[in-house]
Amino acid sequence: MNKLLAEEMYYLMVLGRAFEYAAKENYMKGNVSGFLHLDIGQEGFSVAAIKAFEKGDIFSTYREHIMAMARGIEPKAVMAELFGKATGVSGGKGGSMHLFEPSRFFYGGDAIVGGHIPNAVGCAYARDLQGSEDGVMVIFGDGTTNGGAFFESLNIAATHKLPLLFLCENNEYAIGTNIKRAAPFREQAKKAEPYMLTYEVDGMDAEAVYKTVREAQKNIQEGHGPVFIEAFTCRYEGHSVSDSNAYRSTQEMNHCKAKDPIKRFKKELQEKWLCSEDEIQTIEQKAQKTVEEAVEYAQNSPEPQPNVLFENVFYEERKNVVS
Ligand SMILES: Cc1ncc(C[n+]2csc(CCOP(=O)(O)OP(=O)(O)O)c2C)c(N)n1
Ligand SMILES: [Mg+2]
Repeated sequence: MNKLLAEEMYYLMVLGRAFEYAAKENYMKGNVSGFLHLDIGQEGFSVAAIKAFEKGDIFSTYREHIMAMARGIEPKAVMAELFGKATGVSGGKGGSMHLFEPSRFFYGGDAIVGGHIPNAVGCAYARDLQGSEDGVMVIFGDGTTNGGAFFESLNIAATHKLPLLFLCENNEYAIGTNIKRAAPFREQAKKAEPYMLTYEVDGMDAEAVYKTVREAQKNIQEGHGPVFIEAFTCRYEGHSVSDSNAYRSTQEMNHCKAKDPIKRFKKELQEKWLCSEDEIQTIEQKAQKTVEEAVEYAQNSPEPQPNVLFENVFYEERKNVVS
């Protein structure tokens, strides 16, 4: 990491948080509909993971607004997608959970918990056959590791030594269910240990996440097969904006917020990279302005035209069907 990258990461984290609050506000106003899963509290993890995985394909969960922006997708195209507008990154047809941009090698967002993991396995298999060295990264939550698709994917990836990084964001909750009620242990990396090299990292420490993902990608690029990283994080909001978060005590939330990734990284900027208060303020103001412009852009963008309804969907036209 260098000062320039550290500043960029701080910008993306601050941008991410402001973006998420703006998305929530616009959800409440009725400008955004459908599901909306916020990543507040996990910005350090999301930004660091994406920036560290420099090249290669990325498949992520539905909590992916910040990841998409860290991959270089314009904030206004992400906000317009949330608003369901034609100028959105998925043409307004994907919404919050399906931010898809092949030119950035970023394939969602997936509403099906664990549904994207086999897709990432397939992509890693294809990349391996093509002789590509960049690797594939798939990001998912702790709850996702209780599903069958996850275990099958570990097995295939390890058997074929695929260039695949499994990145688990463990916030200890699957909607309102605490991990203690859904898994026999807190560390989900234990599930991957028999298959591949595993790491555990503090997901509230962006620099640590960055270093771990870089090291893992290097390992993959050297042809050693898949790697599993588990990052322990805290989400501050409910599972989605329709979840009041009532199942978590004030004490638990305070404990969570004491580890705030943005405050922590800001301190690093000041102490390690010697950024001045002025430099930091400029970054923060730029992020705020970008979010305001993104909302304005989304608001003023047109709705998708009805004729795009059957574009980008799989369907087969059946003729002469007797029913
Ligand atoms: C196959 C499937 N089962 C159930 C759901 C409902 N569901 C949506 S999110 C979620 C919890 C996932 O938790 P986790 O993997 O820990 O991710 P987090 O939201 O904490 O980031 C569930 C069960 C779904 N979308 N898809
Ligand atoms: Mg979770």
